[in-house]
Amino acid sequence: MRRPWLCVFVQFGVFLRSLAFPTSRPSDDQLELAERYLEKFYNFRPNAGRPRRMAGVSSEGFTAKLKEMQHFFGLAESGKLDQLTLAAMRRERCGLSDTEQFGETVRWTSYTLTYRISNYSTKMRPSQTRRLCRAAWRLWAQVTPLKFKRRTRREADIEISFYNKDHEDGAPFDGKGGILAHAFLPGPGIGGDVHFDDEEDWTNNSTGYEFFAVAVHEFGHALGLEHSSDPGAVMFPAYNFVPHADIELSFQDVKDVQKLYGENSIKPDKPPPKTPDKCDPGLSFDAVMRLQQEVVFFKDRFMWRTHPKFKEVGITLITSLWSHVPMYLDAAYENVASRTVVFFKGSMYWKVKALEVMDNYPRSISDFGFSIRIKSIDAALHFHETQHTDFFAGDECWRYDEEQKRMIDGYPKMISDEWPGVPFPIDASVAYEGHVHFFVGNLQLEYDLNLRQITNKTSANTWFKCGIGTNMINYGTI
Ligand code: 0D3
Ligand code: CA
Ligand code: ZN
Ligand code: ZN
Repeated sequence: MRRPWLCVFVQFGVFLRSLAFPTSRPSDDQLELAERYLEKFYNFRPNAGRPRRMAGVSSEGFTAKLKEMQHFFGLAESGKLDQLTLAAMRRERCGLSDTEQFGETVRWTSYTLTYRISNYSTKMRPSQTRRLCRAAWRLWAQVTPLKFKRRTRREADIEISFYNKDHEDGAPFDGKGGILAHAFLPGPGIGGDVHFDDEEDWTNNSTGYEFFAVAVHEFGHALGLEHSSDPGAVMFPAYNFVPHADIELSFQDVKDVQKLYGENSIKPDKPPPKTPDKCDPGLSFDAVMRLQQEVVFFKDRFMWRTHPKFKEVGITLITSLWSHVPMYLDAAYENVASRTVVFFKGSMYWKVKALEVMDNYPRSISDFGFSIRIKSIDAALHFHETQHTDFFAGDECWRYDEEQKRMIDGYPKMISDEWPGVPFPIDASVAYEGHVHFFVGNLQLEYDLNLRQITNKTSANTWFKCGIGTNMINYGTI
C-alpha cells in the first residue's frame, strides 16, 4: 500500500494535552522534540550509545544547550523543559527538516482530473467546502494545463474525505492539532486521495486552521509534489499561514508543479512571490536588529538570524517566531534592559515580550513623541549602554530616551549633522560591537562612532557569508 504524506516528526497531540495538564516531568515526546530542536539549532549532540529517547535527559550538554536557547528567547534560564520553552520550540518546528523523503516523482498522465467530495466535515457547510475546494484546485490550474472537475456519483481520480482517528489506511489521525490532513501520491485506487482530520477546528478564526490553506497544500501532494524547504512555499511541511492573509502559490510551488505538468498557456498578470535569496547581490533589508547575541535581518515575510554559533544563516518566516508581528516591517530593535522587542510598520508599533505581542498593541508611534507629520519611520538604532534609541525618518533623526520615555530636547536633527556622511533615506540600522551599520539598498555602510564617519562599504548581505563571486556588486558612489 502506498504511504500517505505524513509529517511524523513531532507529536503535537501529546504536546497539546501536556499544555492543558502540565506535569512536572516532560514526556518522552517532549524530550524528543527538545532534543531534535537543540540538535538542529544549537549543535547539541546526544550521548552516543544511549537510546535516543533517553539521551540528554541528565546530560549536562542538554541543560547547557537548553539554557542557551532559553536565553535567546528571553525565557527564564532554568535549564528545564517548561511550557514556555516547549512553546518556543514548537513555533520553530518549521525549521525542522522533514523526515519523510520519498524521492520518487509520480504524476498524473491525464490533464483533466476528477475529484469527489465523498463526505463532509461536521465543522463546515457542504456549500462552503465545495467552494473552498474549487478555489484551491483553481490555484494549481492557473499555473498548469490541468483542469479539475467535480464528480458527485461516479468514482473520481481524487477522493476527498474527512475522517477521525483510525480510518484504515495505516495512518490514523491524531485528534485536534498535530497532523491536519494527508494525501496520497498520484496513482490508481487510493492514489491521489486526500483525507482531512475532522477533529480540526476547520474555521477561519484565529484558533482553527484554514481549510483553504490546508486544501491547497494537500492538493499539491495529490498532484505529486513533495514538501519544500522554502518557508515561503505552500508546500512547506508545517502550517505557517497568517490568519486572513491571501494564500497564494509561491514561485517555488509554481516551479515545482510546472516541472511535472508544464505551464498554462495564459500567463499570470503578476509573477508568484519569490522567497528572497540571501546571496542575491541586489538584496536589501526592511529592518535589522540586534537580538541578544544575534543580528536579525528582516525582508518581506522573512527573517535571517545570524548567531555566532550557527554555521549557516537560516531563513524563517517572521511569524514562525512572533506569530502576531506584521510582515514588511519598517524598523525593529530590542530594548535590552526591558527585554522587549519593538517592531514598526507605518504609523503603528508592536511591543513583544517572551515571544508574545503585549496587551494593547499595536499602538500609534505618536507615543514616542514624534510630530504628527511623521507617518512612518525608516530605521531604529538602539544603544543599550546609554538607553537611547535613534529613529530615522527621511532626512531627520530623532533621539529617544528609553528611561525617561521621551524624545531628547533638540531633536529632530538633520541626519547630515548628526550622522555625517550617511545618505538618506536609509532602510535599516543596527549597532554591533562598537560600530553602527547602516543599510541603504544593497549596501552596508559601517560608521565609526569616534571618527564620526563611514569607514567601510560592503554589500548589504556581507553577514550571510555568501561565496566569492556570488555577491559581486558595484560599490560605486551613492
Ligand atoms: C501537516 O498536518 C501537513 C499539512 C499541512 C502542512 C502545511 C500547510 C498546510 C497543511 C501534513 S501533509 N503538518 C503538521 C502541521 O502543520 C505538522 N500541524 C499544525 C501545527 O501547526 N501544529
Ligand atoms: Ca490532527
Ligand atoms: Zn487517511
Ligand atoms: Zn504535507
